[in-house]
Amino acid sequence: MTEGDTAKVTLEHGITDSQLPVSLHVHGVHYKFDSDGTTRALNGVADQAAFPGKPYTYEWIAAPGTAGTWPYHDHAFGDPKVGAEDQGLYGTLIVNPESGKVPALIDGKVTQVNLKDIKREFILWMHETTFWGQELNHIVNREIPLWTNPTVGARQGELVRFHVIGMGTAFHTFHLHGHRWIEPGTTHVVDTVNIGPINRQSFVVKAGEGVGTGDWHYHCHVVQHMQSGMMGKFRVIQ
Ligand SMILES: [Cu+2]
Repeated sequence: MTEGDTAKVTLEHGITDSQLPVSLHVHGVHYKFDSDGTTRALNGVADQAAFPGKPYTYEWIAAPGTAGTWPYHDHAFGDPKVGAEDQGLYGTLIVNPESGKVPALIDGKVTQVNLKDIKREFILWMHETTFWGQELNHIVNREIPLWTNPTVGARQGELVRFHVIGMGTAFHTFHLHGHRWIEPGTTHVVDTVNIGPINRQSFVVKAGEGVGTGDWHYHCHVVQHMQSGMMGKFRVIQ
């Protein structure tokens, strides 16, 4: 979405081996109470959820000021109060700023880049001791699932936007080798970011800037998580 947009999102119950409701609770954007995605057990009013054969429609309003990368997740399935994030029922909502520009550190300078000049975006969810990846490729206009601890790739000099989000209960420290970025809302140059549950950070890098091609590792810096395999590669080619 882009700031100023309103979206209607219809959720269909497609879980064949269960009659339990499933819902969408979104963070960051605005909505009326009936789009909260909670159950009567939690909100005391109504089940804002899809049942088998009975879809449910939510309205999300990307009001001015809601630009950002936000999680949405189930709040009903399995546990009517908590939902089933832990079973993978979550995803990503990106609200782009109305200006069409995002801050970036390019050639050592803090600047603004046009979103239309960014051809690849990588969403990396940090869940317990695993990264779950997805690529938004604007060259072929496709969303590409990358599954666990993926190798993500770009050509040297391309602008790449990362979205790192926490899910589950663990606290992480995301680190990417060879690249630095601007901490959102500041002019601080960083190469690590702490990510707790539902914390997120989006940033833009120029692939291989100052370091060239190669396999640049990204990983969680919590040693137990790293030892459990929580790492992947940012492969920069010519
Ligand atoms: Cu971690």
